[in-house]
Amino acid sequence: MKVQKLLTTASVGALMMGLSTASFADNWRYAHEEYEGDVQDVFAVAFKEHVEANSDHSVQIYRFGELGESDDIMEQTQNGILQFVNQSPGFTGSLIPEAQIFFIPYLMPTEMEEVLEFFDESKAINEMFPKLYAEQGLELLQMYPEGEMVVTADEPIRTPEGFDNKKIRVMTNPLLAETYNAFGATPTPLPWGEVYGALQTGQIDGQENPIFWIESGGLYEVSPNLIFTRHGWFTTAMMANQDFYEGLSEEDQTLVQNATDAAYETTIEHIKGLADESLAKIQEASDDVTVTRLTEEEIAAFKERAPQVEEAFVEMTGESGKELLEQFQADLEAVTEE
Ligand code: 6CS
Repeated sequence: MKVQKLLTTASVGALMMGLSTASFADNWRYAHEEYEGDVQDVFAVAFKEHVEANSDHSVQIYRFGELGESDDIMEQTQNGILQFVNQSPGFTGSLIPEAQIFFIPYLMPTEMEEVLEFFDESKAINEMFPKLYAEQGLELLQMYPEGEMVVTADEPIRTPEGFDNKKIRVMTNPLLAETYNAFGATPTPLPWGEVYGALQTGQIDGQENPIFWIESGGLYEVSPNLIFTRHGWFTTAMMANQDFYEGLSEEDQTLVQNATDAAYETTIEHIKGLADESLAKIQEASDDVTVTRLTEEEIAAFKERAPQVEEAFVEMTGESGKELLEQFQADLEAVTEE
């Protein structure tokens, strides 16, 4: 497992000192939630390369743990200490409850081509979400999928009954907890930095994440039974502090938009085939790993529990969430019916 360097007083101090001496416009700070070479890092590096190749600005990337947990880097972005942040809706739920829509199970298609088309075409993604992020002082630049969610557990599970008494770690948003309640498990919200240790010590019995992350974070070492439930995709969002963004010249705003487009394209190419490659690496590294792919009939038993999560989403988000869900569903229909 990679070393997880947590926030230290020293690192915050260094950051604040940097603030007083460096100009924001010249050296932009960009934090994300993952490790070197992971999907969010591929995005960040491509963004940095575009900015630096096309302007005099530089971009300093901070990876997981360098400035704290996911909630810390969001706070630092809202406060203007960071200019850019990548935070997944798994952690944005308390700030923007509507972002939890990605955790309604079996809402998203399972085929990557359809998922990608949805992100490109969706009015909910490209028009409605930017307004919700703007209410929190954030300029949403890009939402993108990282990979299909896969459950890992201490034993292969094929039914909701199999989840009985299983403590499954969820990212810290209430709707994801609802999903695992509906699946029959006991959801346990934890920040990322605590997941490996909690699996190792038996504090939790499982978790969910895309395969690349199960490989990269070494989760298969302590949670070796992989279960393909096909219930959703890990989605993430890259954004800027809105005051910072609005204060940029038109030329720099165009630079940021172009860098975002370039980073998105690079990242989408990167995730194609990534799950298969990561699974092969996991199987190469460990003989203990099992792979369970649920049949359509087994999936149906989980799917029939999805409506209660959808209801919980509408209860949590009110009229705004209801409108978003309706648009989201219409956008999905447009993609899957073609
Ligand atoms: O499970 C998590 O908390 C983490 N999963 C991924 C794929 N990225 C970052 C996030 O913190």
